[in-house]
Amino acid sequence: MLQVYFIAGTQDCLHLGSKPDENLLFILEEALKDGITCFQFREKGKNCLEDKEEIFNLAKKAQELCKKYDVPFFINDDVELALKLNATGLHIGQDDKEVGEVIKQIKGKLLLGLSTNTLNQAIKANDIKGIDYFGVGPIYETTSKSDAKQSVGLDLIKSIRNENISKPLVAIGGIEEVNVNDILKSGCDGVAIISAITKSKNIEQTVVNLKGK
Ligand code: TZP
Ligand code: MG
Repeated sequence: MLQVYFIAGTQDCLHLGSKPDENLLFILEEALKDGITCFQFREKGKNCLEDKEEIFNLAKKAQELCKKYDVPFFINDDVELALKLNATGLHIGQDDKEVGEVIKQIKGKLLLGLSTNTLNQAIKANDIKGIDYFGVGPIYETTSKSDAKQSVGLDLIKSIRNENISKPLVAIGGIEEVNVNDILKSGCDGVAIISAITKSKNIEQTVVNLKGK
């Protein structure tokens, strides 16, 4: 599921034109056709949608597309939205709601991913049964998240693996077709990307390349 984990919201697709919803759904369907293995709906940051109903309606359409291609559908941050849609899963960060609280709230109905940016965070969360995978990063600098933490390089993935942390890991942040092979060799199970796909001129080829050699 983590091999090519595409993340996007309308704010990431504005270069495609003036219809944010259509832009996102268009890119998502292309990426689904071309073989992404997971999708996370992340409506967040500058120029994202604000209206709850609009966000719900768009998330629902994105989920229907994911169902059509049999690809897991995750929601970023918003526990209520993920439960309401009966999504495959929810992804949260270190600065979101406390993870124990979230696990209680989702009652085993959703898979759960947690972002980690330090070895200690991963060690601390490794024993928490309700967490299904870790996002690790930002590996490199990213232009897709204005409040991104300091980039950690591949060393963090390697040190997490050296600690015998067994949860699946997906690397994130600044990942491109040209650096993906090094990243995959470092011990992660896959790559999570925004701009490598949203800005791609050939999504089909990009998805193939992101699967690595
Ligand atoms: N979390 C850490 S980096 C990042 C998120 C959501 C953005 C990744 O975007 P890109 O364009 O693949 O660098
Ligand atoms: Mg978050």
